[in-house]
Amino acid sequence: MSSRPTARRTSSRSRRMRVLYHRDQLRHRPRFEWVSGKRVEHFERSSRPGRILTALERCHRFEITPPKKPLPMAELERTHTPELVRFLRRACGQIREGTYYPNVFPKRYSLTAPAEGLARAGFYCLDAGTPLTRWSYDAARLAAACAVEGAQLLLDGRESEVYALSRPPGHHAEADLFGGYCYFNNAALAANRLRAAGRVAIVDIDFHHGNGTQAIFWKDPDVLFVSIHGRPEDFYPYFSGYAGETGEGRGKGTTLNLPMPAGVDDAAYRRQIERRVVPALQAFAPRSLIVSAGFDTWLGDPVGEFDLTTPFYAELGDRFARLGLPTLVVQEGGYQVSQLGENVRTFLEGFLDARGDSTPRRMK
Ligand code: SP5
Ligand code: ZN
Repeated sequence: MSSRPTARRTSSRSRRMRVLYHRDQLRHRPRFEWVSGKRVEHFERSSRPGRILTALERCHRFEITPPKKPLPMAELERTHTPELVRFLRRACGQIREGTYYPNVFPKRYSLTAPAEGLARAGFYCLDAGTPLTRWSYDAARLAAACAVEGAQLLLDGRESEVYALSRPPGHHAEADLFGGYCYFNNAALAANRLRAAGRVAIVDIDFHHGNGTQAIFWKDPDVLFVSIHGRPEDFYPYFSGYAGETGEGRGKGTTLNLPMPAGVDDAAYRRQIERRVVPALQAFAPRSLIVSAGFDTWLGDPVGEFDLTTPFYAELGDRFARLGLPTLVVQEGGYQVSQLGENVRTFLEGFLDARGDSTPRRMK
């Protein structure tokens, strides 16, 4: 008999995943937005994380902890301009109560702006549906901290998969713009941390095009950005996500957009994953993977218009897990609150089950 102790075998059903989340992310409460001239309750509700947590806690495979440290300013400013970061911090700090909606959006050729005050918001913002409250900056910075600490756990070789319950979401935020319910780009911040170890691939499965992530890595040959989304002729963000957008300069070819019409079902989505997404990821041969995971592709989502079913998310999680890469899953959209927890849990369990007993490659 071998004198070595038997390696502890974890059955695939008991493989666990680290989850990063801070309860103060709930303090950002955007309240209302406008749809076709009507005021509706804001889709990016603060009840979203609670639904996700409840679903994850029920199955005992997730270890949920808050990020250990606030995200350093310098880290935010590696991905975003100091002007945007400073604006959001100061603007939110001056709101005592209520919700501020930018409504004047100067064209970028405007050369003068008020030095102070909330009216400047339009200069840094993409749309009128992404309001500022007293707590938006703090919550967004915590959401970013979840993603960046998740990246660091992969880098340190302590985990081979992590889920960042980042809320508010991030993929619409550009270097110098907030919008689309997003303030800081959680996935991009994580990618900029992970790149220390080599090329990073980001696959964006939110219903909407991740214009922010695309713009941040547009000329970057070391970060691949692949996105499947509702065609921008019909859906937000309208001004990006077209198939012809493939990057520029040394980053030419490291952006891949796969716009799809409303009504896409599991079979059509699966075909795009197998024929386009997986081959692109494999050809790039990254050192790590980030999944910008939105669940507004679900058939009952009030914002997105794809028709994916809940069981299909297990298949998607399985497919990404089998790429065998250290992986950070970052929460993006998903607005049918009553089903959001199940959809997230199904995706993450599908991922964990595919990792099985084998020890996937850690970064160290
Ligand atoms: C992170 C994310 O998913 N952001 C999405 C931002 C979308 N904002 C525009 C929403 C327009 C809502 N239209 C509702 C159509 C009703 N079917
Ligand atoms: Zn979305």
